[in-house]
Amino acid sequence: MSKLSLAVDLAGFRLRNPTMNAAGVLGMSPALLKRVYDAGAGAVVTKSIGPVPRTGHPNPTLVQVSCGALNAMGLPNPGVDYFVDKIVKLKEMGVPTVASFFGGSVQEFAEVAYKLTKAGADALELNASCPNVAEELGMLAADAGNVEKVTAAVKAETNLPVFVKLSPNVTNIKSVAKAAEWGGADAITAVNTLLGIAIDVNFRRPVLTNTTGGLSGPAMKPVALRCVWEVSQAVEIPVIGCGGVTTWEDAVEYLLAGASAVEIGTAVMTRGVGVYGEIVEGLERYMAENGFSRVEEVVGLAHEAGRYTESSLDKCNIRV
Ligand code: RRO
Repeated sequence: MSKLSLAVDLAGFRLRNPTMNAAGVLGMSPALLKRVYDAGAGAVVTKSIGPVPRTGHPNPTLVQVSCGALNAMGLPNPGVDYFVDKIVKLKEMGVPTVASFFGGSVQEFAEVAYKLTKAGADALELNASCPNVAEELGMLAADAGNVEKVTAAVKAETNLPVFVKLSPNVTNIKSVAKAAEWGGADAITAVNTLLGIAIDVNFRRPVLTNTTGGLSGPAMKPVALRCVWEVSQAVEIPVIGCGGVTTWEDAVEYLLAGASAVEIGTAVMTRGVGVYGEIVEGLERYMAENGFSRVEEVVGLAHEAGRYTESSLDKCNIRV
């Protein structure tokens, strides 16, 4: 058997293993993102960067809920011109860097992508799915036509791999994923956060100033996993799974559902940056114990399992 390797190739972007942080977690400080890489992640993803500085929503912007967190940061970021230096810094430190970004129009998306490419990012993650902004910025999420248009405009400005991050808050994620692929996306990140609300019983009002927020963490994992399952059936390009990955078993579930890599976010809040190394180690052990030598061999395997038959139910000791 050939030597076990965790390396994956996402449209030409080669990672030493299939883990990254989810955009937004730990923000955009090069020092913090370097810690994620040093802790074992295959690459890092920045907080979404826009064309101009934005302060985001006033506090409270984050609340812990059962098995997860609800955030409505509102796209706070210092603007792409300020951020160029941070990308340079990350690259000087030898950190493979995916720059997450957004715009308020097709033109703005394209301009930001151009600047991030010039700055030296290794790949781009086009955020087509922020749940916490008004119409003009949130317009993309559900509209397949817009996703295709903006992806094509971005691809015209960059030679980097472009991952398009989709929203779970749609009725048909497959059609939005297909649209991104038609627009030239090199991979799909599935998915951003799930829209929700938390209410304070004493103040009798929503906890977040924005009222609604994006749910992340284990609470949303089954939904995100279903999205990965559906998207991987709909497109030919790689899928990056994102949503509630906390343990190595979660990461393996995502691979089996069709993801070629996973992003880990909220787990950092509960388990610290050590979570990256723990997940990578667990994944390596799983592969060794099950005779896999490459991550690709695991990707999508659950689709091939077929439905339960009476004899497979017997083997699993399941009674119906
Ligand atoms: O900043 C945010 O409020 C935010 C973003 Br850009 C995003 O993509 N997803 C999310 O849950 N929050």
